[in-house]
Amino acid sequence: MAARKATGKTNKVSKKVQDLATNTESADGQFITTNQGVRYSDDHNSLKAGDRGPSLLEDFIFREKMTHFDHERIPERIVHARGVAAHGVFKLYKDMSRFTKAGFLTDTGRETPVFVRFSTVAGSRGSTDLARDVRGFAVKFYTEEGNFDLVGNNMPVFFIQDAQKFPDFVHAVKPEPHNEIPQAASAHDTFWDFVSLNTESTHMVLWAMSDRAIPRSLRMMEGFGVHTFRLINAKGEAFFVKWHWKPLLGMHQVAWDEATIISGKDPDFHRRDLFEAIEMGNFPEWELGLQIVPEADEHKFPFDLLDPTKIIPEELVPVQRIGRMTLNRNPDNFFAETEQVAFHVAHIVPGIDFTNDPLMQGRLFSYTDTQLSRLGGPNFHEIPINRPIAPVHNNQRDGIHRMTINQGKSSYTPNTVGGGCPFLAGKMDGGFASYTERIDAHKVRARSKSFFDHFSQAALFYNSQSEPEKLHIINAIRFELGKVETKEIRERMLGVLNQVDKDLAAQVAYGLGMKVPPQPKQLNFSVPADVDPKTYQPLKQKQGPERSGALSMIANSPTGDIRTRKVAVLVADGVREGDINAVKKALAAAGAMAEVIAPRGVIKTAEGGMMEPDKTLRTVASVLYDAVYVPGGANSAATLEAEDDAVEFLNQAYKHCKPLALSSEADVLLQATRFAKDLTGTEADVENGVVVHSNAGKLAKQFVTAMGQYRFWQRELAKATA
Ligand code: HDD
Repeated sequence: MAARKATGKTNKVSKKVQDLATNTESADGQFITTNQGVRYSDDHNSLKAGDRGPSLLEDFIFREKMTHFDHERIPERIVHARGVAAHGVFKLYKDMSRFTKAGFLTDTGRETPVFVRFSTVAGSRGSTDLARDVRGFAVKFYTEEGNFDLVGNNMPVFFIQDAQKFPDFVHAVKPEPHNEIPQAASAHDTFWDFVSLNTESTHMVLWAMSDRAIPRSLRMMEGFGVHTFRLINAKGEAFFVKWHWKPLLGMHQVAWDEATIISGKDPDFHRRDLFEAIEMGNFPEWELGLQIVPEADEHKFPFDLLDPTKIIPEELVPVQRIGRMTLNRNPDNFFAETEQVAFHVAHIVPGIDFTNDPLMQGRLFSYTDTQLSRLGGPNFHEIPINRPIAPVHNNQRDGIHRMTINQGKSSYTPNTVGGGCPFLAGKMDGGFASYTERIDAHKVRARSKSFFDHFSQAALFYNSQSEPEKLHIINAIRFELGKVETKEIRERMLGVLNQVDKDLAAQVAYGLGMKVPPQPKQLNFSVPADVDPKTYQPLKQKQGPERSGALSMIANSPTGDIRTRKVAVLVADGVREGDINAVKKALAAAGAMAEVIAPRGVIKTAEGGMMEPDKTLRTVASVLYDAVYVPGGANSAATLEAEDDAVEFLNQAYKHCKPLALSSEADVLLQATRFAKDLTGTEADVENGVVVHSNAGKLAKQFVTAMGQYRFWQRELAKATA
């Protein structure tokens, strides 16, 4: 694993730890053996009394193989079951020792190995990648001072403020208990019942209904630590910090209709995309950003820094980009690494500390607890992927699946029989000491009133979206609430939305054929028991920016950068090979790639040669590509025009607002599409992302420029109903 490579670079890490972390096996050139190392000669037939007789119990080879197989699944994660991961490195740009003493944030000469697991939250392990859902973004930094896990999401806030509610929230969003429907979807009664009764969820609900929940690629989404953490410097001074990951490819989304089709065409779309990008050397990269707030400024914001349903708008505290993470290696074995990796918010290193965020405090308990049942016992830290590169020495012993063979007679402290080892590490030796925060309080089950504003930042988020993004949110909520069978839940939710934005509520209500209820209608279980939820008016604070530029994906997508995008080149017999080469060349120069797709597995080009396409129309669809190109060759276009799948390919690409380029020779195909009637034959078509040209070189050039805009969402706005 990457962790091992790094150990070679540091003297602090013992050879013994490197050896422990190895545990790899390759069967290349080896004989097959049982788990006891016994070679055997037949792995196709069980031992029988005669070749047509019954199997014999003494067949230890069969029994060993079958017993192992019968136990080869472990419980999937309660949440974030569906995931994919990669190895990489983190490199610091800037010494942050003014704020923290954590080595990986102060030593610009280090390369810290990382293992990153992305996930969806609600679905089972086998569910689709393209569910509308939050994405987990969990990073394990194997630092020289121990493992630091940044267990975040691709959204900077959460549905609840206190961990006490986490099991309720998860039960509500998971498939309903009586029939286990629906899989990997929040579009059902129990989710909306819960969030409409807990208005603290409103901000996060809007994020989850936005395009953030349907990323184009895991490589093209932001990450957030969500909670406010602390940084502690060598002098013992503390600073509040929010963690951000900023993707260098920008943020991109798919259309919702597209997401639903991808779920059928390729449920592994995101995992395949990540795997292939890394195999091709297109290493995904993010910059680590920090928002740092001095302790003295804790109460200067119109929201509580401890409230995980709030962001710190970047206009109030800018994000400093301090380093870069590059994912450069796929795991060798999905189960051993991706499935067995155990993240934990409580895995911190000296220089980082917690705050009293009540959601974070609950998480500090939950993650170890869940590993005990998922990974079977207390020694999961010894599984290779979980081992720190820093040496581990303590008096913990035994337990199920213990790997370490501890030597010596002492397993306690203090001791003399072991020479007092392992020694306690004082501050000068890099020992962790908790931040000595002063606490003077009554023991209560309560929520701070500073957590009561449930709508200001929901409104901030909505107001900060571009028009197409607002439309996507409206349509997403119409879709989700449209699937809610209980009218009272839909109505209650409209009441909640009305507190965020009147137009949003009205538009959703129109789509549902309902009326926005008069206020106040909703119950609110986000307030303490001594407040009557029926009469409670949530606090809405007016301070802070009206809009925040960082919240819109579209506003934060770099235009002109088409690196790693995938183009479908539709061809049939008679295609001009020269045109294909022209577009391939132009795309390669811009860092994008093309796949040639034909109705069947071999075609004849206009130049007379034979060509094997990369894919056939039977196995792919336009939803799997970022843009579509149709080269010249009148026969090719005529053949494609007669293929329903080819015409549909273009129709879908247009519907999903993708750039399209067609040779003028492909006009017959263009005329067969549904969108031909929307075209004007003028410059307006190019502005709308549809490029037609007779010259292959010019067509390719204009196409690459159009792709720089990613999507032409204005096509949807033109058709939107309100
Ligand atoms: Fe959690 C997994 C992120 C709240 C309890 N969580 C899990 C993973 C991520 C997050 C990324 C998957 C890790 C992996 O890839 O293996 N969780 C979050 C974020 C939260 C959050 C960003 C809010 C800010 N989680 C949260 C709470 C609790 C949990 C409040 C419980 C009190 N989370 C868990 C868990 C999981 C988990 C049940 C399931 C599998 C695991 O831990 O290892 O313990």
